[in-house]
Parts: sequence; structure tokens; C-alpha cells
Amino acid sequence: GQTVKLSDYRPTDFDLHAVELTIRLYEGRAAVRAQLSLSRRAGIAATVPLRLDGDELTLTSLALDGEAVASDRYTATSDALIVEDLPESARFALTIETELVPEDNTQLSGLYRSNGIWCTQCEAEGFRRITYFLDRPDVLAPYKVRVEADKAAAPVLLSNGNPVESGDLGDDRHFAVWDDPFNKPSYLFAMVAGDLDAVHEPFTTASGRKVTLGIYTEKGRVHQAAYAMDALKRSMLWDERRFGREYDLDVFNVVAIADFNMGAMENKGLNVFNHKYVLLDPDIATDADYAGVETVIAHEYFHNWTGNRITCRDWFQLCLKEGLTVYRDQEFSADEREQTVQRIGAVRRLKAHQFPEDQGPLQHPVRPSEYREINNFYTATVYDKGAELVRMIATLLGRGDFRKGMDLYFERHDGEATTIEAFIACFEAASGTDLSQFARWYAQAGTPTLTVREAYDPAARRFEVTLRQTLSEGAAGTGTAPMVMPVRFGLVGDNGADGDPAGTVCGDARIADDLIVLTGKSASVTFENQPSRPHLSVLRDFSAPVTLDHDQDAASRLTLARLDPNLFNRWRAASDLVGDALAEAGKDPLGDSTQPLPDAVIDALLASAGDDALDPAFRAQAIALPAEMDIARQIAVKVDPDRVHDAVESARQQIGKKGYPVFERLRKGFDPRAAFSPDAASAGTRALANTALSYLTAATQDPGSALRQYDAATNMTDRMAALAILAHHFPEEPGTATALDDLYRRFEHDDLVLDKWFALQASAPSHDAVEAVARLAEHPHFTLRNPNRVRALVGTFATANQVGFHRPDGVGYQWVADKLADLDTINPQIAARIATTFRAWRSFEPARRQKIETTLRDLRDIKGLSKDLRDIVERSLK
Ligand code: B3K
Ligand code: ZN
Repeated sequence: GQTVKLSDYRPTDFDLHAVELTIRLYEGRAAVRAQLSLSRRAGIAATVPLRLDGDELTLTSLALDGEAVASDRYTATSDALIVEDLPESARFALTIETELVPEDNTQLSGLYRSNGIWCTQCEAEGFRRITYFLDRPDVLAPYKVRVEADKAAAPVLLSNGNPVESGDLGDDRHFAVWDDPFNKPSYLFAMVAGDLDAVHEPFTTASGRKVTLGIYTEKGRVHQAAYAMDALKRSMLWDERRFGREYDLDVFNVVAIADFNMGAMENKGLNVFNHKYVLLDPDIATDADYAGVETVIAHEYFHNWTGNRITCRDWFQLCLKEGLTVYRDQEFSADEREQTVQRIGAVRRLKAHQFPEDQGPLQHPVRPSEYREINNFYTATVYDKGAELVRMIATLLGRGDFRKGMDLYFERHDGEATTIEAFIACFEAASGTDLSQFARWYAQAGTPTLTVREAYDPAARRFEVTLRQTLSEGAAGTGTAPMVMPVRFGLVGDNGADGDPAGTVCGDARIADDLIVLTGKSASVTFENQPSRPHLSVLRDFSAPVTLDHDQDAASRLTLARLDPNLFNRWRAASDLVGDALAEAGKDPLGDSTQPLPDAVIDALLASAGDDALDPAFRAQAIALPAEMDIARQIAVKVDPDRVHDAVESARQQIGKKGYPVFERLRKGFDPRAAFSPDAASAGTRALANTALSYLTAATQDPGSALRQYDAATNMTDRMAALAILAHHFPEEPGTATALDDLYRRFEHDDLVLDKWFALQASAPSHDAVEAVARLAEHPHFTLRNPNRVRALVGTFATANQVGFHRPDGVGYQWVADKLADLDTINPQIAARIATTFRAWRSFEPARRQKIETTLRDLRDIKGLSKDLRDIVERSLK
């Protein structure tokens, strides 16, 4: 494959002024006519041809200003159209006709059909699969789109912008015309046509614009869109209040589609969603699903300003829209739900997905400087670490100046395709801060380590804290210079109260209030008048995306786990104590992994769990054990997943036994028949009760209460929680198979619940799991053509079943690799995404490590591998 480099960026030779598209849809084919108004850019020689991108295209006709272009003036291949002898300076109109077969488009990029519905997905480079085009984000134009289709097959015809015209064509066909006045890049184009149900609601913006909101679903499912509609309205209001951003068209439409490569897509005025992130009701969806819908609806809506009104100059700037928009959706969820719980969730995700990426062979900076396949860069690093960088800017500047910087960004760059440099410059201008050193975060890959050492001198009543940052050179080789690290902290007394944070800095740092900003390799901070040794609560709220190395004594850690007034750090203190103990137990091949947790640690966990003054959702987080994958990452070398699993299992039993009275009390206070409400508080109550149930069954080794909860459940959250306990911990119990069959029979016709059914079985930890998933892959409801189904079975097995996937004989690796090879011929983007699971191969004990490496090499040697999958496999082996 060819490598694209940021340093090679240059603007196009031609300007695009307007686009008119006509899309005619028929059974088995689509005819596309694109009329492009273009002109040669000043200074570009008349001999320079126009080169348009294509991908698997068939040209049927080409005209210049209405006249057919002679065949010696152009070259058309499936992936490019080159036209010579174009006017020197005048505008000209190029009319391009292509013909496609949407039914055969299994990659789900470009124009395809999902359950009979025609739809498009263009980011990053899908528009070139519809017509030849300057398919890059810095080419902006207004679009006018006419869609024609059979009335019965597609009564609904949608595109970007505002509807301007529609009518009858005779022959049972009709048309609609849509006009999008906002300049946009091709990746934001969308069209949907089909027999859809819809719900509409009005929304009036702060300045009085009347907008009609629409959500479209497959027939018979529109009643499941109510929560999404509610989340959309709350998102619109929040963006007005928090960022002063209003919506700008007469309509805003969302369409839910069954076959979709990712979560959703922010096309201007016409968001297209994976239906998993729209369709909900209490019978089919869990609380986590509700939270997911709220987040994704908000995220795509927020893109209207951060992504659409202001877009990216090139794909290297992807974090300009994604990191910023994730930051915005995180802030929205924190405001709508509970701040600490949201932050804990975001940090857990960052550590589970971004840290391993940043510490392995697929490492890349938040703004990469080269790629072979851009779709492989929609990563946790670009999205989630990208959001952390925006969060750090907000922390460094403070809320007021951060908002001023955002306002300036919207004012300066509205309508542009711009860069990270331009974004950062707005915050520098608004605050008078020099952010040039901070900008290294965008260029240097890797997770820095923040080392914290403390010393207390009782005679002098002085407490001294030393901070040091280090970054080791990883696969990306992007440098290790010191970065700007905001470190929020508190000095907690034995009574759990924060002391005065005033301290004196020595070295490359500054301190203001409870924030130390480390700018050089190291610095120390001295706190005087400390009559007793304070408990240092450092990196509060995870104020920088770093690995913390703090050799704090056990007494302080336990105090913080019980009393830190910063709840985020209270959670982290407990979760680190547990994580460290489990990593110890999981790593030692001779040690005893049956009592992995010291009593004092369990008591600290139970203190939070039993504290009724705390938010139930927080309490549920406080006693949730780390994922096996997180423990494996902490062990880092010679990992044996079986040992890690055993350590976690015995910790569950230990906590369950010691906490029995607490968990019993929590269960007593829980009414499983209470009417379902998806709000955060109710969800938190369910989370806590279901965590308690899991510990109780671990303590008693009796599935009875889980079986009863499954049968009595009045919502999917409680039902799935019970079923997960049964499938994961009581696989031999006859009632488990009965419950799994029951779920299947109840929901056989609901693909979203079937995904849960597949995923739950794929995640059940056992050495026989590979046989189980192999059997499920033969199930009539399994198909490689639906990304959700593939993720549910293959993706879940490969990422959430450490014991099964890493079976010592390597058959788990082999099974996944075989599926990926098949999938690659159908949908390379999804194959490449799942293949990233192999990237951690160097961290396993020698036998498994060698087997994963062989699996990767065998994959690499397959002829005709897509460039998506090849890129991941080759970089993983590096
Ligand atoms: N921008 C899209 C992701 C497109 C992925 C292309 N491979 C969804 C989002 O981030 O909002
Ligand atoms: Zn996004």
C-alpha cells in the first residue's frame, strides 16, 4: 500500500464551487449523475489535468459544459478519472455519470442497501465509491441532490439540508430534491431512501428558528425512538447553553440502519445511525444501552459545529473534530448524569482501549503524520486521548478562558477546513497563554509516566512532593520531550478533609491553588506547616492521561480509598489497591491466587459499597473489579490469562463472603418490580443491586437467586445481569441453558437482543468457549454480513473472553483468524478492527506469544488481503 504523509499536504489544483447530484434508484442498480462546477486555481498551468478519485466505479458518460468529452481527453479507471485540456481560468461544468450495484456493496462504504433501505456512508473515503470526485475534506461546496425511486420501495427520500421539492414521475416512481446551503466536504454527504416509519417533533432554537426533528426507523419500530428523540432535544439545548451553538437548518433527521460499520455518522442535517444507538425500550435494552444512545445522539449532533461547520483540512487532523466532539459529549453526559461516575467511565475506557494501543505496536500520536489506510485511524487514541488533550486545555485555562477560546474558534474558522495549529492558536489568543510546549501532546505518541515521590519531615513539619515525567520511545518513534502536565491534587488529613494546598515550587513547574503544572522533566513542591503527614491525593479527576507511579504507603492509600473528598480519587485509590493485588496474584506462577486481596482492601471497598450517603452508581463502580485485560496490561510481560482469571474469580468470592451482610442489605432495599425509568439515578440503583447479586452468588456458589431474578425480571437490565451471572459462573447449571433458550425464544425476531444473546455466550470464560463460538457461527442467525452480529460473536470472543481466546493450544487464535480471513472478503473495515486484538502478542508468556505471532504471520501471507487488514497485521508484527 501507499503511504500518505502529512508533510505532503497541498491544496487541490482545481476549486469546486457547487455540486448537483441526481441519484436514480432501481432494483439491482443505481444511476448517479454528478454535475460539478469547477475552475482551475490561479497559478496552476493549463497543462495540469484534473484528477478525480474513484473506487470500484464504472463510468457511463462524461460531458464538459454539456458536450460529450472525446475519449482521448480523459482516462477512466475504476479508481480515478483524469481529464485533460480543461479551461485555463473560466468555470466549467463537468457532468459525470456512473452506475453502481448497491446490493453488492458488502463493505458498507459508499451507497449500499440494508434490509431493503438504500443508504450511504461516506466518511472517510466512501463518496468516491458513488461518483468520481475531489474526495478530500478540504474541498467544500453546497450540494443540491435529487433522488428518484420507486414509490412503493422508497416512499421516503432523504438527503442533506432542507427539502425543496418533491413530486410524481409516473410509472410508480417519484422524486425529492434537497438543498444544503452550507459548504461541506464530500464525506458529509448522505442519502437515504426506503420504506421507513418516522416520528417528528418541533424544536425552537434560542434565537427562534423553528426546526423539525425527525427520526426514521424500519417499519414497526418507531415507538422505540422516543428516548433518542428526547436525548436529541436535550443535546440541542445543552449546546446552546454550554457553548452558545444553535442548529442552523429547518430540519434535522436521524435514520436508524441495521447494517452499519460504526456507531453513527454526522452527515449534515441527516445523521445516519447504527440502529443499536437509536432503538430502545426497557424490554430489549439495558441501562448501558440507554447511556450509549444518549452519548452517540449527542456526539453526532455536536459534530454539527465541531466537524461540519468547521471541518478538517486533511485526515491527519481527525482529532480536531473527534477529540473535541468526544470531549463535548463527555461534558454533556456529566451534566446530564453524575460527574464522577461519568469521569470514572471515561477513564476506565481510556485505560482499557487507549493505553494498550499507545503502549503497543499500533501506537500513533493523536495527530498521526502518516497512514496507509485512514479508516484504521478512527482509534481510541484519536478519539479518547484526543478528548483528554482538549480536557487538559480546559484545565490549564480554566472554564472562562476555555469558553473564550472555543468562541474564538467558532468565530474565526466557521466554514473552513482547518488544522490543530489553528485550534490551539485560538486558546493562546483568548487566554494569552503560550501552548507551544503543550502541543507536543498531539505529536508525541505513548503514555507518559508520572512518578510521584513524597517525604515528610515531622521536626520541620514539612511535606515535600517530587514529580517527574518520563516517556519512552515506542513503535511510532515520535520523540520523548517533556510535555505540559496539569496535576490536580489535595492534601488529605486523617479526618478526610482537604488541607491548604499552598506550596512552593522548585524546578520546572508552577502551582496555583490545587493545580501543579509540570512543564519540565521534574520539579518538587514543598508544603510547610504540616503538623502531621498528609495523605497526598494526586492526579485528581485524572487531570492528565498518564500512568501514575506513586509509591504511597498502604495506610495512606487505604485512607484515601475511604475518605478522599475527591470521589474520583477515592474510587481510584480503591481500584488501584485491588488492581495491584490482582496483578501480583495473577503474575506469580508459584504463589497462591486463592486469597488475592488483603482484608483491609476488601474493607475499604465495602465501606464505599455500604455508604448510603454516596450515589449508588458510584458505589457500583467502587466495587467493580478491574477487567482481566486491565490486569494483564498491568502485568505487562509473560502474561498467563488463566492465572489472571483465577485471581479475579477468587477475589469475587472473597469479597462476596466478607461483604455478605452488606450485599444482602443492598438486595433487600431493591425492588425489582419498580416501574422502569432510564434516568441515571434509577440506573445506578439497578447497577448496585446487580453487582450485589453477583457477589452474593459468588459467596454462596448458588445460582438460585440469579435464576429467580432472570424469571421475574421486568426489564432487560435485570434480565441480562442475571443471565450474565448464570452464563459466566454457572455454565453447568441446567437452569442456565434454560434461561439462554428462553431469551432466544422470546427475542428471536429482535436482532438487537440476539446480538446480546450471541455476545453473552461468546464472553463466557471457559476453555471450551472456542467450540461454543464455532457452533454459534453455524447458527442460522449468524451472518458475516451484519457488523453488529460479527462484533457480537467474533469481536466479543476475541476481546472479552481472555480464557477462551487465549486457550493454550492456540485454537482460539486460529478460529478468529479464519473468521477474519472470510470477513475480509466481505467487509475489510470490520475485519481490520477486530484484528487489532492480536496487537498485544508480545506481552504473553512464550508459548502463547509464539502462537499469536504465527497466526499473524499466516494472516499476513494470505493473498489478496484487503489493505485495511494488511495494514493492521503488518504494523502489529513490527
Ligand atoms: N465520524 C464518524 C466515524 C466515521 C468512521 C469512518 N471509518 C462517527 C463519529 O465519530 O461521530
Ligand atoms: Zn465523531
